[in-house]
Amino acid sequence: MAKVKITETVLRDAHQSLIATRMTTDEMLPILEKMDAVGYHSIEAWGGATFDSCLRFLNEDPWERLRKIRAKVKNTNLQMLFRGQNILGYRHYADDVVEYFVQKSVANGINIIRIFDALNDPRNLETTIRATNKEGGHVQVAISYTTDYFVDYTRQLVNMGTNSICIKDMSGLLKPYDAEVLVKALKKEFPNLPIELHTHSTAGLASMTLLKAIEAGCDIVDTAMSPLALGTSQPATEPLVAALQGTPYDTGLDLAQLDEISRYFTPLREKYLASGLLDPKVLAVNTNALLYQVPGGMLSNLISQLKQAGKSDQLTEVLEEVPRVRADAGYPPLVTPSSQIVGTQAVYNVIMGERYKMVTKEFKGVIRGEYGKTPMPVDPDFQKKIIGADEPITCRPADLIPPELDTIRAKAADYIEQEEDVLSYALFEQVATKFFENRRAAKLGLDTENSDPAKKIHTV
Ligand SMILES: [Mn+2]
Repeated sequence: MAKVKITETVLRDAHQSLIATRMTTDEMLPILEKMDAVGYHSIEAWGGATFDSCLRFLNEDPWERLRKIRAKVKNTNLQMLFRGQNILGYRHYADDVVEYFVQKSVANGINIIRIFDALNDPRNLETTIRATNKEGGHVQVAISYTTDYFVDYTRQLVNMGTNSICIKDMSGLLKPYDAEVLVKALKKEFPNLPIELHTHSTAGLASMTLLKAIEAGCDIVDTAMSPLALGTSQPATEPLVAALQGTPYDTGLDLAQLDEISRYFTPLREKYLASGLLDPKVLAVNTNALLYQVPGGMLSNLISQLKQAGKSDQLTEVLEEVPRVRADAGYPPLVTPSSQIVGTQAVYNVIMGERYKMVTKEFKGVIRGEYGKTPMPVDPDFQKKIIGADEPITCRPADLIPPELDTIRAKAADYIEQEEDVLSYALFEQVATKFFENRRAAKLGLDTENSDPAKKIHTV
């Protein structure tokens, strides 16, 4: 039997989930050569929130981070997380921006692009899949976990050119025996398609879930080095490697080598704890998530919205309303942003005493098709009731966006020092502008805090 492969997440999801994506490039670099020697299937190191965080909080160029990592990780696959047509941002971008982003990601060192869409609308993945194949990258589509339609959706993705599938359980709600059923069903239908499982330890289930998935034939699992594992992060790498040693699932990874890496990250963990960046609360098991089967972030939003409305006693009604609203909306997975949209609508339905008496703009947007196609069709009468005279959108949302790369390039012209700057600007215009200004000021030895660019005044 083939060995189980490991994707190491310590450089991306682990710190995104525990310390708001604040690990710096300098904190990563000293250990990369040792990580490269371990024999991981891949190291997830880029994408997700890292791009935004580099520019916004760390005053770092995310492209330079990728190049520096690639320079030291010479053999292991580097992996990134990519939000389909949203790239790494928060809106739909034109196809030319998506294509160029993929091209530059691969050119700067990415091997595997894990692509997902919050609504699981395959049309929102089309351009990224095509571009990744064109650039010679490995396409992995991640399916936002829901039990409803996994096998059918996977079949569509295989036809679209995916090289592997990731079951993406971003809230850690996937239970061990459910994972077993799911992986077995996928393996039966698609015996040659590699299956990867990505989950979080939030609800305390994840290590058990990985084990049952592995026994069911899961090929690759995501884990994080122990100093930045567990809680809202992934299960720890070392105990899983130990658990599988000498079994048909042996990862082949060496615990002594992993220990050296672990010893590098331990003082960083202590530093994050001491500064308050790592809050011990996120390391605890969240039993609410088990009880209510809604993502932790969604539950805390529901509780705070009810509290603000002075209706805290109606939490049970709201939690019962959530699956009904989700069904009305065409069964979107409960991930950002649909989790917030469905949750808020459920709160209104309960506290107003009448369902859909008050409808949020975002809920209307989902029902109108602004985010894409929902996994199941929305009932036409219900749609009419919610959007009224507005025209439903049935095409791929990005078809309504004309090419925008040239306009963006012209707008950013003043700041461009490398081609990739166009893409940073395309994704986060304001944040990137501020970063570019700081970068320029640093080169000239200027103090941006005491300058007035409009008047071209700089104190030195
Ligand atoms: Mn995750």
